[in-house]
Amino acid sequence: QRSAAPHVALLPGSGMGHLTPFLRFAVSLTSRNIRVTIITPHSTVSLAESQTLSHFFSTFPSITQKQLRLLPVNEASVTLEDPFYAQYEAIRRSSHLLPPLLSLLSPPLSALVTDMSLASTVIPVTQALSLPNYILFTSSAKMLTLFVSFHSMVDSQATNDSDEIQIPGMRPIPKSWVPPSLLSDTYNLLKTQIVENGKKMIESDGILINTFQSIEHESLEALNDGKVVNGLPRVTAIGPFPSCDFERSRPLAWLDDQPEGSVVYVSFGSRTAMSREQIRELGDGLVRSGCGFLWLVKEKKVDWEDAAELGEVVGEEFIESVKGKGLVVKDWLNQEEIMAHQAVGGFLSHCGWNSLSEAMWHGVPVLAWPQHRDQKMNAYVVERIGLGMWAKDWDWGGGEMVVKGDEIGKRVGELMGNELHKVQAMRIREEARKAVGDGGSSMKGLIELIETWEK
Ligand code: BUP
Repeated sequence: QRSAAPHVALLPGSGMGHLTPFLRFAVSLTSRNIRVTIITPHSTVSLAESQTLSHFFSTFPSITQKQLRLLPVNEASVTLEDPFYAQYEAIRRSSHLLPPLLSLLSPPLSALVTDMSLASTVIPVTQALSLPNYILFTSSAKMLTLFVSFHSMVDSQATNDSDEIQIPGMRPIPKSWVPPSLLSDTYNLLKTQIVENGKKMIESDGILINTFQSIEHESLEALNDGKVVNGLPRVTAIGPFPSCDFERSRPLAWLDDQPEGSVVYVSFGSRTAMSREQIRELGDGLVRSGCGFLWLVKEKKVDWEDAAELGEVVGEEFIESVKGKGLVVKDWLNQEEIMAHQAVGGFLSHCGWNSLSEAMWHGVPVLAWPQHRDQKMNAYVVERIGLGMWAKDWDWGGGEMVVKGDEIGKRVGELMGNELHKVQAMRIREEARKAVGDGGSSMKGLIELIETWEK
């Protein structure tokens, strides 16, 4: 017997880029009178995740936390490949712990919402419990078209000699936009996970996505018309998720002293390891651009491994020489606060989808330099909607090519001087706010979803 207010459980994926949208979604559900339980895999991969979770649950005591204590994965072949993908493997191996955990939740659940990277692990569990399962896709709809169709091309298009990939119902895309590990002849964690999860998603009860109609209607229509995958459940755009109060904050007095729109913010997200050689060229480029900059430097994929002193990474002389003009940091910043700051006029970004959503929300133009995974698909969206420009001739992160400082400086200068992008970014900001406001397309999608759970 269900009580009046639906009770929904959320199971996020690993890494801040997957956790953040789940937490923002949880807050928006709670504000609409939905009871929310978040199942948090334990331990988390990064410190950022564990600190954010403890801050979140102390800020929102009405949201329940249930820990899923993961069985360890000991094989080096798995853990060394990528700790964030290895976490999905650990959750898969611990999935027998889910049925008792879910069945004991009270009041009984109306639905379980799961990260896309857990579809093949969780859907069999929810089917056995006759519990509706929804997938929250934390990237762009453009990426979703690849994610759900890749399994059908893995043994043909992905391995043939053509330079293009034909996603059904979409214009062909260059193969170079697809992460190299998906095109590899052998299976790796990312390739296995995308194939298995993309295939299984057809059996979910619905796919929710952190995007909005006016920027991605083409992909959303193709997905919902059955052109990409016949029989795919409904894809409902409910984004962009606005930020919430729980996010950890460190006020940046330095920004307050900078002229309006003069600073370029530089960050490659929470899980990009950049070589020291590339870091030094980037520093050189930022100086050459002649713009003020706020640069978040990361050298390692997982934050607790990133132990080297800032001066050692970028050079003590560099820090001294840019004083007043640029600020270089290594610790976690509240990115939302930075995007919202009047001094920030551009964003050199790896194109993690949350970072782009935040840029859209605040109307900040983007220079796209995708590094890994879904980021070229997301960079396509940046360029297509006129949010900014994409440095297409720069390699994926970690590739052989090191992008030189003069090239970086030139492109950053172009970004910061481009008036058209500024105007368009402000238009997108308005569209984003309209989408989640009363009567907006994403708000309608959310209300319909909640009504389904209330039945
Ligand atoms: Br780093 C960093 N502060 O210092 P993405 C990140 N963030 O608030 P990613 C901070 O983490 P995936 C910091 O605002 C965004 O919400 C940022 O997610 C926040 O990229 C989130 O942009 C990062 O999606 O994850 O971390 O590469 O590739 O999984 O999307």
